[in-house]
Amino acid sequence: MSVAVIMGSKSDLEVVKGAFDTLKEFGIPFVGRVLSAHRTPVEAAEFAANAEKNGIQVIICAAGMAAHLGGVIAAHTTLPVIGIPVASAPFNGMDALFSFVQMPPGIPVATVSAGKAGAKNAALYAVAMLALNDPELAKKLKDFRAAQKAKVLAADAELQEELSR
Ligand code: RP5
Repeated sequence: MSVAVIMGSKSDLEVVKGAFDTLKEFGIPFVGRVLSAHRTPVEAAEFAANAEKNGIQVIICAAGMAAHLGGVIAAHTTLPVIGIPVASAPFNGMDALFSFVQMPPGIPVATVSAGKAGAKNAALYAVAMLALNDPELAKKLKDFRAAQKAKVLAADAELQEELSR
């Protein structure tokens, strides 16, 4: 397993599954877990402490509300940790965003966009890290960017065509 994707609750899955999809698209082996910084603190800490020796290279954490998951995981490992803030009522994700992004100096959590965009970007960021030592994966990532660019250029060409009618 090279990537671990942890969510604070199964209720985060709808947001997180985009990360699974993207990791699958790139052929990255991953493990998905529900572990909570507050409800299963011992298990979360143990998972993080053992992650490196279990072959994990990057850990993605998604959580909502007082989202301490990324920070707690990062506190127990030197592996890179990426945080996805999940939106929930009544603060619509601002609470989770601040919890993830305002890590004290010394224990970084690389926070991506909130919600589904963040799940996709967290996986892409993990791919970019793994690609540093994997030329084949680096090529896949460049191909992904090229395909994405082609899609936008095609959409622009289509718009120009519609506007010229
Ligand atoms: C957080 O609290 C979870 O990550 C989730 O986003 C939020 C609510 O959890 P549930 O009450 O849905 O289990 O720890």
